Amino acid sequence: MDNLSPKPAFAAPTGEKFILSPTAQILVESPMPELLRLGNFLADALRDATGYALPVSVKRAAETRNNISLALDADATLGAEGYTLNITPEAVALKAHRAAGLFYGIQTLRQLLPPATENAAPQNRACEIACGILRDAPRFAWRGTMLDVARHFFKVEEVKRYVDLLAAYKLNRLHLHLTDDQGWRIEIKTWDKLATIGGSTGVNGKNGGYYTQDEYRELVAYAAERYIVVVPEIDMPGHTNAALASYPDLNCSGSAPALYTGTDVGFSSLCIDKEITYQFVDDVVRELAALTPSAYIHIGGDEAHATDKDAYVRFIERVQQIVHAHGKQMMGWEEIAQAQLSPQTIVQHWFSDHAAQAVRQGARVILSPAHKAYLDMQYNETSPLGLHWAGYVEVQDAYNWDPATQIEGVTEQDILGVEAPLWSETLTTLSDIEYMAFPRLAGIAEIGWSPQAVRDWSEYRQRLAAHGARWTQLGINFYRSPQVPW
Ligand code: TNX
Repeated sequence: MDNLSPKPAFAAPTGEKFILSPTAQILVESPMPELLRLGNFLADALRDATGYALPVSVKRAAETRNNISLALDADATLGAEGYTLNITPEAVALKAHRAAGLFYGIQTLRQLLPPATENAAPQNRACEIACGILRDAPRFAWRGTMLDVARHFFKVEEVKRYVDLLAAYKLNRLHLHLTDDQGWRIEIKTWDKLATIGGSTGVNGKNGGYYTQDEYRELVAYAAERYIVVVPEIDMPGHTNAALASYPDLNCSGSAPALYTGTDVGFSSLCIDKEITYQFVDDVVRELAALTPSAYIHIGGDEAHATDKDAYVRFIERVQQIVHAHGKQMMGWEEIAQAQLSPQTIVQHWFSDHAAQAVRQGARVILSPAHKAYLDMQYNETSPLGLHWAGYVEVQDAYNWDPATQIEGVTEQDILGVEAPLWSETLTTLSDIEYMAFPRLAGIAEIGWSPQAVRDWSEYRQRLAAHGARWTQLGINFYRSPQVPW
């Protein structure tokens, strides 16, 4: 129980053990489909680990002994994502007010099993779970990571595997950076060349590709089953060379630039004063909104160095109206705070002091400070992957900060949560993604979930070492930082 990550808000271990027996059952409190699905999700994880049958059924009176039970509870004190886990030598009882809370309780339960159970090969041996009471709920509503599938494209199967890892650390947002100068990665039916031309290549000519709308829907659904909201980003007005190369009409000059496979930023811009630009934005946002069950559409807005400042502001304000017209809430990188924002717009801090400007407008903020939360920064001078424009980010740097004291003028109430972006200029494989994300992403997940008062680096580094053993079982290519006693 001492090795859980994110660290629970409250945990009282008793020192006893619950032994999962070969005849144990998973009992759900009612035949509600979501409960049965969660019961089966837990059963699948434990079956792999134990080789036991672990049938899932609706509970009848007084048969909890030796079993694991899942129940929804009227008590809303722990919110929609909180849960209570009561483990005694007789039984395991997981309760939550909402299904998401049960899902997070299941993730905790999985971490209470020995690391060897992460290995899919059945163990067929006594499986012990530490006893105690846990009452747990997140600090922030938004606990995310961003994956750049534009610089190098990653396939649905690769992203799904990443989603599984995010869910294990109770993250609930996957922001997908779907477009950039080097690639357009989502099929748009009204502008089909965006994907077929704009998606045909990537940095250094590698990892071209795009998601068809069906593939994208499948990914969104897979994430939703793990209580992860996919937040799509179409970056504009800058970072648009792939779109400009696909359609000459989108360019002020009327002629299309070549596809781009380098890694410079800040050189491209949509043509702000052409009406077709807004037809394009409207079509793209409409199709994307239809693929997006959640509230958010991210419109980028970063590093628009090739766009005149007044034109930039006009553009963002008009795009905000388009996003609203399609029933969605706009998000953007912090530069959008220079425009007049509606109070429901969400601003993502990464580098500058625009976040305070956003807060003064009544907008809420997500914190992704580059020198702490950027998963694409190198760990140190010798890291084989990554960049270092924001500095080197060791495991301790990524963990040891408090969102509430990060930016002057931005306090706890202004902050919706945290997000760790992974830009992919130097990454081409899932193994590369894993190396940059682990261990740092576990630290960001804990910043998002655990109360500041229970977090301490010298204790965390010990706890993290135990997760290294799990990652080894899972075959994750993680960075064995010298700061952690693996
Ligand atoms: C800055 S962060 C960018 C990205 C790059 C990243 C590399 C941000 C909003 N823009 O275009 O990929 O640095 O670290």
